[in-house]
This record gives sequence, C-alpha cells and structure tokens, in this order.
Amino acid sequence: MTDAPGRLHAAIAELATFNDDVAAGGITREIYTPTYAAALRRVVEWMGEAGLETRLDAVGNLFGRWAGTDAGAPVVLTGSHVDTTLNAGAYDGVLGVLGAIEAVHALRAAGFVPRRSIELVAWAGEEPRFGTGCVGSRAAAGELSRADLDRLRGRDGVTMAGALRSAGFDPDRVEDARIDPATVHALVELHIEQGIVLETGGEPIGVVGAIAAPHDFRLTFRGAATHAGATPMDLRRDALVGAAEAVVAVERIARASSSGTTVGTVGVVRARPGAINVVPGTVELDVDVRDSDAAAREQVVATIVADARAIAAERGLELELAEIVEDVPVESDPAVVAAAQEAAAELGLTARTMISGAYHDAMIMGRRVPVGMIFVPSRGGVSHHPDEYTSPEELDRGVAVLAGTLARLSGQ
Ligand code: HGY
Ligand code: MN
Ligand code: MN
Repeated sequence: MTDAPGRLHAAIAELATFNDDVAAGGITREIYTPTYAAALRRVVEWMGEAGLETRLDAVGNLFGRWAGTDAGAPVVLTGSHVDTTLNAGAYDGVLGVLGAIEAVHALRAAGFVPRRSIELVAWAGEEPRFGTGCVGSRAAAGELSRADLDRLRGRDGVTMAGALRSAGFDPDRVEDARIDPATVHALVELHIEQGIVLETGGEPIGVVGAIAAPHDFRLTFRGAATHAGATPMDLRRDALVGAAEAVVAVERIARASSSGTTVGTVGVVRARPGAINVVPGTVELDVDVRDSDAAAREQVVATIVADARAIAAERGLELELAEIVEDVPVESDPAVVAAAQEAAAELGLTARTMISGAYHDAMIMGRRVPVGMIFVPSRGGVSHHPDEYTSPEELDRGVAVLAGTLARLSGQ
C-alpha cells in the first residue's frame, strides 16, 4: 500500500547495515556513536526526499517538518528511534521513523495537505545505553538536567555528557531541547509490538491503550573475595551465591504480582573480580520491573528489595540499593486512539486495543502531550534479537493506518 512498493522495506534493510557488531549477530547501533551518526545522515536524506525540512536539536533528536496550512497551530508529532540495543533486530524503532516517512509519501501522493504541520522525529537514545532509556524524549519533555548527563553512564564508563561531546553536541545546551507542550496537538508512534499478542490473535493492527513503565534499580551484594581453593565453604561470604538467590526471587515475586501483568528481569550481572579461582566479592544486579499498574509494580519492587535484604543478612553480605529509573505508566489519549481506530476501520482492518509491555518515547512524551501508538505484529513475539521480523505486508498495513491517523489528527 505504498506508492513505491519496496521503498520502505529497502530502507529498513539499508539502515540495518549501519551496525557496530556484525560478528556477534543482530544490529548494534548505539546512540552518539559514529555508526549512529552515519545512519542518521541517511535518515536525513530520506526525510529530504519526502519533502521534509530537517533539523537536529541540542541532544541529537532529528526532526523533519511537513509545514501545514496553519503554521501557528500546534503540530502533530510522529516518530520513534533508530538507535538499537545490543545485537538487536531491524524493526524496533526503525519502523516508526521510516514508516512515518513512507506515510508522508503516501499522503502527498494522495494530494493530502495538512492543516497542522506534521513533524517526524527520530528520538535520540531510546535504548538504555546509559542505563536509562528515552534520553532524547526526556530532554524534550524537560526531564533531563545538565547534572543527569554526568550521572548517566554506559557500561563502558562513558557518561552521556561525554558521549554527547564526542558526537559534537554541547551538554550544556540540554535545556534547548525542551519542547513546549502547548506547541504539540498530539503524538502518534508506529512500532512493532515486540510481543506475541497480535500474532496469536491473528490481528493485523494494535492500538495501544496504555504503556507499561519500568522501575529499574541496581542491587550490589558485597561479601569477601577470597581464594577459591583455600577458603572452606563455611568460611565464605560469596556475593554471587547471594545474588543468585535474589535473581530467583525476582522471578518468583514478579510471577506472584497482584496485577498478573508485572514483569521482572535481571538483565545485567557483574561479578568481581571475575576470576575462576576467586570467590566473588562484589556482585551488581541491574533489575527491571514493569507494569501498567503502578501500584502492583511498586509492591513487587518493595518485596524484591525486602527479600534481597533478608538474603544478604542471612549470608553476612552487605547490600546496596541504587535507583536507576522510576517511570510512570501512561494512558493513551482517547482522541488519538479514536483516530487510529477510525483509520484502521477505514482500511477494513481490525484493531485490537492493547497494553504495551515495552516502553517507548511516547511513554515519556505522554506525560506532557496527548499520545497514542499503533502496533504491527512481531513474528513469534521476538524482539531485541536478530530474529526480530515483521513481514512487508504487515509493515505496509501499519504505515497505511499511520497515514490515516496523521490525516485525521492534522486536519482536526
Ligand atoms: O526496553 C524497552 O522497552 C524498549 O524497547 N527500549
Ligand atoms: Mn527497544
Ligand atoms: Mn523501540
């Protein structure tokens, strides 16, 4: 359903070649790296081919504007991200940017002229290179301070401020990225589902009613790094065994959540000194707990922390808790949901209203402006993985629904 069959699919495939870790499989294209900058230059070209006026803000959010007939009216924002997590797939975020460009092509080809300007955006740093995701949209929402840029740090020890500088940006200008919410009428984000609900139900389109939010924190267990051979079992303070009990507790407690929709993950384990012949003295666990039900999520977090403290006490370990991020779940705006549902219906497509288990930039901006999201199926529910896949037909259906949604929102 695009006027240039294959243009979107070819662009997705081309963007996938901007990759810093081909050997390990999947795509690694982290924010503020030279590979990311090269990919963004290509997106600038594609935006230009769609007649969009492009600009980069103070933290690297890329905007492409289609000026409407009412230049002073609050705009319609649409977009997502083109940075990736580690060894990821080709569609997460990318569809929301390249699909929006394709939607503009389709609307122009149909002779549509927007009343409200339509602004496409490739948000910087949706993936948590610095431990916290959505750094570009947080800056746009006015939620990222200059001090945060020195606090946020990647696994390589580089701060967000340092990464910004290396990419040619000035961290002291972070406040310039703030968007006045009064200038935004609505934001709609097209994204792959990253779960298996649509595929299981055989449904082509999802319209997101609410976006689950993370409460992430780091648990550091401290014991005694001693000789693995000369330390008797009853004289050890093995930080890794304690941490392992806590990892099992995260799963057990999340499964038992009152909402039934809480998820808990320990995705990062750092054991030091990390030698085979030394009892681990210090272990860090980065814990990610999410739900669209904030109360249930917080109950799970509190129980995890209490259990971790009990494990540490039982094993003679010290425990340190450090907050990483605590976001608020967001409800989609009824008018944006209605526009997307009408656009799908006009195309004869059923659209399932659903929760997004993944977070998105729309979650951050949704605290400031009316938002909504459109999902297309992920094969096998696989995402954040090289096997992430959505078929060309499913991609095109998502673009067509986005185009109809943009037409409605920009004409309101
Ligand atoms: O982790 C997330 O939910 C997002 O895909 N970065
Ligand atoms: Mn992602
Ligand atoms: Mn994403």
